[in-house]
Amino acid sequence: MTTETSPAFDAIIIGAGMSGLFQLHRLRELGLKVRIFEAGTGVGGTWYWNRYPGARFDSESYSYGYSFSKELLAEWDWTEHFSPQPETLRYLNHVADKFDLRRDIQFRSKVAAAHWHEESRNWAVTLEDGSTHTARFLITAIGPLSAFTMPRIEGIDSFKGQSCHTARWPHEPVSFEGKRVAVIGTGATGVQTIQEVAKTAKSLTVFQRTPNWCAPLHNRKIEPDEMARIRADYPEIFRRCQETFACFLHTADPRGTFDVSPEEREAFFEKLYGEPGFGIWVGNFNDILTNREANALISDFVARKIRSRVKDPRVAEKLIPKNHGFGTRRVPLETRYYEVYNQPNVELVDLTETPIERITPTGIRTSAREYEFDMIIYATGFDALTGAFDRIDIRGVDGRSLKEEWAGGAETFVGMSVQGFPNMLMLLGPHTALGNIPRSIEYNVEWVTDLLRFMRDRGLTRLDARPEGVAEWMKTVHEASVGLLSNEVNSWFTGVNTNVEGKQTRRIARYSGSAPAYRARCDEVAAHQYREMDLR
Ligand code: NA7
Repeated sequence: MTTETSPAFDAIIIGAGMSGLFQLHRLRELGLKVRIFEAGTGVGGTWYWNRYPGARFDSESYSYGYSFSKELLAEWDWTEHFSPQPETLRYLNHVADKFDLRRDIQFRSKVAAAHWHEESRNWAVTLEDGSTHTARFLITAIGPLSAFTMPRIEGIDSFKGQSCHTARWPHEPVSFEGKRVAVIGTGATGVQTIQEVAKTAKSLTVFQRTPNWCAPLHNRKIEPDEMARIRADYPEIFRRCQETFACFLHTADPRGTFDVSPEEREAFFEKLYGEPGFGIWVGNFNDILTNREANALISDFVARKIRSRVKDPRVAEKLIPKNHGFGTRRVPLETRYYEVYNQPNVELVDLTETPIERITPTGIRTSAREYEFDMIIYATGFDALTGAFDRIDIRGVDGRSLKEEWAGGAETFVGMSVQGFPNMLMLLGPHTALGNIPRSIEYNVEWVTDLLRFMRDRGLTRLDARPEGVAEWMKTVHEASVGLLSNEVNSWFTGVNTNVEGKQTRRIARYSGSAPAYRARCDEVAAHQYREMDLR
């Protein structure tokens, strides 16, 4: 027996980043009453928080923006092929203004808990200030890489200088001039930060635990006439993104590494190394991420590039990954990153040789020596995919805790629904197609919108995943990862974060199949009128 009461909102969306903004727009078009709760003081999500120096796209700007509005495409000019964070944040503010989104967004409102109430078929969402708001549907738009993690190093709070995680960079400008700066972490974020800080810091000391295989970004300005050509080409750009494996403009070469002669292979690698963007990673021979010998060849090619760019051979060797192959972790794209290590003001500390013992009031102590710094930058990454969920007390039927249910790994239906958590829908939840993220966001939002329209039109008020649907989708997720060399490597791809309790071992943490296959499966669910879900 249910006693449905009217909630304050038809839907509450958590987060005003790229997915939350577009979802709000679409649900308003459906005539729903929607509220976004956003922890920050402005819109933008990832692009609001990650203001660190050098933050920018690794996707081509014009393949990253929203595609849903012709008017928006017609009026927005990107100024660089890989736009910097301030431009993207301006873009998202422009979107919020254009579609008048702010009136339904409550800022400075961090969600602490969301509890399902079966009797009323409502979610009760509690903010950190203690206020509670009800909604029929709960839509999480909290991002796969938003819960930042500080390293677990003794003495971290004792440092008297300036210190900051890259994902919580201050809003006011930070100068490095005359400063002794430390950067801990050499992932995609660390690489972007390091190449920028090195330009002006008195000294920069990079603390590297694991080197990554980086490749050149080859960014450049977009002149107005080029932007006009890009604009005319938008239909083709987005069509291409729909067809490629990971929604990038780049797509794997149909050939295998050993289908060509060694000379042809070298020439192809050379061509990709000279081209902008992720081509060398996702537009390479079709077997570099699955065939060990093929992977060794591209790894050797990039290692030779690193050796040719770094003058001191001992430093070059430290920058070359030894325990994982090219592309088995996220490939950071760089602009003169390796040349930074030729500068007299830059030093690389290899933490596998001399681990950090503690942070001191004046700097960092490794097993070898004490360093003094004015500033420590933590580029130490995120509790990826499920971390943002774990930080909210989400409870479904019978008070079941999502964090506890997912302790052994997330289980979802097409990455958007969790059995036992009725009327909760996830945008970019675990097991959705990632890659060029806004393309997946737009797909997820349209799918969720269609589902809510379907329910509204039929007077349905409760949805849930079915156990057999979840089991089938998890089988698909597991099968999609078979044979990937990345399965053998610790990274956020495999759910490992040494700074998070319970996330020390590798698991199938994400959907690694193709985006077209993902969409085909979700389209099928919709075409079957969601019979694979439990709708009442
Ligand atoms: P990543 O890719 O997770 O990188 C985090 C870096 O921080 C990585 O080099 C880590 O070394 C290092 N790290 C983390 N904890 C420590 C400790 N305790 N000591 C020393 N070094 C540490 O995060 P990013 O922010 O760079 O990128 C995340 C994604 O955001 C990226 O894929 C983009 O798509 C956007 P490790 O490799 O674990 O040895």
